[in-house]
Formats: sequence, C-alpha cells, structure tokens
Amino acid sequence: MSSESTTTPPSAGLSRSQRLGATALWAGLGVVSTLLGMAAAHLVAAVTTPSASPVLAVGSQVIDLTPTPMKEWAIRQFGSADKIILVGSVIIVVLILAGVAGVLARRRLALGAGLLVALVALAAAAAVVQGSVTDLLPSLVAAVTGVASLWWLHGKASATKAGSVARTDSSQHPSRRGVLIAAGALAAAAAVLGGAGRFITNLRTGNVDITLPEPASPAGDFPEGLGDEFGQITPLRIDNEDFYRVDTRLDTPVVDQDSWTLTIDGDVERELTFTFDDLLEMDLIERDITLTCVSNSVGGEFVGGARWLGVRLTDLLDMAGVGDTADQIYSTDFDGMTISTPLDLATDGRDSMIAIGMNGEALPRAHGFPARMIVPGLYGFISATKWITRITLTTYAEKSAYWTDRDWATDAPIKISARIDTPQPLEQLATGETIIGGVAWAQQSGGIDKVQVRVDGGAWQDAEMGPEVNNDYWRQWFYRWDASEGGHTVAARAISGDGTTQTPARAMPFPDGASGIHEFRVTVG
Ligand SMILES: Nc1nc2c(c(=O)[nH]1)N[C@H]1C(S)=C(S)[C@@H](COP(=O)(O)O)O[C@H]1N2
Ligand SMILES: [Mo]
Repeated sequence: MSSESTTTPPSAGLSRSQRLGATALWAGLGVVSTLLGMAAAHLVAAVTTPSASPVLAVGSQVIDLTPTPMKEWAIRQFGSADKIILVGSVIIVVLILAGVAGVLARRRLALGAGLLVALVALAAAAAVVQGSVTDLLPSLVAAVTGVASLWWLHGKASATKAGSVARTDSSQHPSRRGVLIAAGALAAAAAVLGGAGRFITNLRTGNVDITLPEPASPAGDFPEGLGDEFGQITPLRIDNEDFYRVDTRLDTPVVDQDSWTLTIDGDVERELTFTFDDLLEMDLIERDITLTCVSNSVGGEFVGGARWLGVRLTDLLDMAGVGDTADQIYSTDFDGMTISTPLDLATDGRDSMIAIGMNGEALPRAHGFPARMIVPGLYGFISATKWITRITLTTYAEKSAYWTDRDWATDAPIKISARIDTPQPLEQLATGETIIGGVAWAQQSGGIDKVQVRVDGGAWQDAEMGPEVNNDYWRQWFYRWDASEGGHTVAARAISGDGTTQTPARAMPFPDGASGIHEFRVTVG
C-alpha cells in the first residue's frame, strides 16, 4: 500500500498486547462519543418528538420494512419482549459500528467522524420518513455532539504513547489515564443526559387524570372472579398497568386532548368533526369486553378483559349518514397509521364504540388516549385503532390499511380459545390435588359455555366455571386434578354458547389468528 510508505503505522513498534489495548481504547472512544451523541439526541427528542430519537426512529423503520413472516417469527420467539429486543439489537449494531469509527479515527479523525455522521444520517432519514423534517433536530444534535466528543478525545488520545501516530518518548506525553478520565467523564455525561431524557419522557407520557361522565348505559355489577385459592388464574379484569400492549410504535405517543379531533368522512352524507369535549357530552355506553390480538399464539398473553366507556360507533356513523357504497371503516391514528374494519360486522348490533375510558379512568396513553375504537369479537388489528383521529367510510377496493398491505386477513373474527394459566408448562408439581385453571374466550359466539380438561390424552372432563360476565367477555375455569407421580400432559379446550367446540387443528397467527389446543407437559413428584 502506497500510503504506508509515508505514514508510520499507528501500531508500529508496539507489542501485540499493547496493540490490542490501543485498539480497544480507540474503539471505546468511538463508543463513548456515540453514546453521548445518542443520549443528547434522546434528551432533545424527549422535549420535542420522542419518536424522533435516533434509535427509535431506526427501530420503527426496521418494523415497517420487516417482512411479515420475520415479524411473526420475532413475536413467537420473544413475545411482548420483541420491541426491547429490536431496540437492543439496533443499539448493539450501532455500538459495534461506533467502535469501528473509533478505531478509524485513530488513523484519521475524518474517517471515524465520517462513519459517525453516516450512521446519524441513516437515523435522520428514518426520522424524516417516519415523521417530518423537524424530526431532524435530534439527529443533528447527535451528529454535532458525537463528532465533537470524538474530536476532543482524539486530541487527548493522539498525544499519548499508545495512541500516538508518530511515537516519541512516553515521558513527553499525557498518560492514558488522562484519556480514560476524559472518556469516563463523557460517559457519565451521556448517562445524565439519557436519564434526563427518560425522566422527561416518563413525565410526558404519564396518564391524564380526567373525570369521566357517568354512562347513559352502564355495564352493571361486575362479579367477583376466582381468587387466590385457585392459584395463578388470570384476574377476571386486567388492571390498566397490566393490560397487554400491541402496536407498531416504540414510543408512547403524547396526544393532546384539547387539540385532538375525530373526523368522519368518505362515503357519508355530511362530514363531521368531534372534539374530545363533544364526545364527553354524548350518551356513553359502558361494556365489559375482552380484547385479543391476532398475533396471540395458542396459550399466549395478548388477550385481556377490561371495562370500556365510550360513544356507540353507530351513533357517530348515524349522525354522519353512511352512504351505500362503503364496505370498510378505514380508520387513521394521529400519526397516519391505518386499520380496516368490516362495516357490516362493526354495525351489526354489537357494542362497537369509540372508547374514552378503560376500567374507570381515561384511556392510558399506551392504550390510545384520547380515544380508540373497540369492536367486540374482532381481533384488535382490524378494529381497535388507538389514538384514532379519522374514520373514513370507503371500500376495500379503494383503500388498504397497514396490515392489509402486509397480507393479513381483512375479515378476522376472534377464534374460540382456552388458555391454561396454572400449572405452567414443564412445572414441577407435588402429588395430590392440583388445580388446572385458566381463562377461555369466544367473543360474539354466545360466550363460553364450557371448558374441558384432558390429562395424558384421555377423555375430556368438564371443568368448573367461574362467573359469567357477558358473551363478549372471557371466563375463568378450573379443574381439580388428582396428580399422580410421573410425567403428564395436560390440555384444555373451550366450547362456546353457540355450541362450537375449539378445534384441535393447528394454525399460526398469520393471516387470521392462531388455532389449536393449549397442551403441555408437567412433572409430578
Ligand atoms: N394506532 C394503532 N392502533 C392499534 C395498533 C397499532 O399498532 N396502532 N395495534 C392494534 C392491535 S394489533 C391490537 S391487538 C390492539 C391492542 O390494543 P392494546 O395495546 O390496548 O392492548 O390495538 C390495535 N390498535
Ligand atoms: Mo393485534
């Protein structure tokens, strides 16, 4: 290489371990500079647009671009941890490249800085694609902070013996310790900035305390569910903090209820726009409804029962006057995300609503504040639009929603299913009486009539049933099993009020929901 003849290689004259140490030091400087840039950007994003934080912007872009089968695989592998794993992976890749940038900077600062800028440029592009031009700000801050930090550390490290390009006597150089102290100070600054960003985000995404009006049509008394004496059966009603969350977002969006509006347009006689206060003044219905995600695998955790308060969807649609060509309710969230709902099913008399309350409180921000759609009996991905701002009456031929574009079904009623909550798969149990128990759901199909349990592939035995809430709500169940020593297989299946028995035929969640029996092994004794 011709350049080698004019430049002394950075590692010339050093021992192997010194060379390794020097490389590690420079990689570390790249990592510290990048962390500082990311933390500064995170803080700026927390104050402006949280989703424009570089790592989140890249993560969201990855979500959008990931093919459906791979996304399904990730959800199967990681469940509700999929987002953490995605963000973690993005951070790891970024930090590896940051290390490379540090090593490059050792030879030429411009090379390392160039790689950092290229990384930030990717994040900036993602932020703009996901949001708007103003979302560039955090990335700009990341670039400036990261490069300035690398430049500063480069100056310090180049002057040390191990880091120097043209080495002379070590006594004339500042110690490596000085570099480490400088890097440590920047790392501490990164932790402070990142922590401040997190603090502000938590403040902004806190739930809104609003006194909700009394419903014109209340849900009535809620029965006491099966208690602790039945082991670990899921509570009959899930608290807001514990309710499963599934959406395409990596942040918790902050939507201001005072400027929020809901518009009904498309094939309607008159286009209407409602404010949050308009909804509060309308007749409200209150209903206990179990929400389920199409991505839920058999025995999975993406299902939950809650009490919802909202305006009847048909009240709003009647005010607008739906035309006769529409077959799809195409709803849009505050950020342009779209969900399709079959018009005929949503308006067939079931308790579809634009919900503003969940379990006696305003909707938590993570669950759609200020308002979301709830349609009993349809999986959330075709009905439960959170942060909803627009309802467009249209046709499937004319407009296709986010998951339709990713080949998911447009018609997806919730499949009947029983889940065993206790015992857990592969659990080690004592001999004697053991509770096998869980929940089962069959929304809009006459509710759950029966659950049956099968041990070691024997005959199906009727379980005892918890209290019935309504046909749109799940039901707890349990079975007293006299467990004998050895390995056993336990299974449960549900039978709905309209006489449908849960099918043993296995299906994956894609494209219209999982089916099959929840069955697994336990060990007794
Ligand atoms: N705006 C928006 N609404 C959304 C989603 C989304 O990604 N964005 N996910 C849907 C899916 S797939 C489900 S299962 C439900 C989950 O609602 P939850 O997070 O309140 O449980 O919200 C639905 N509404
Ligand atoms: Mo979902």
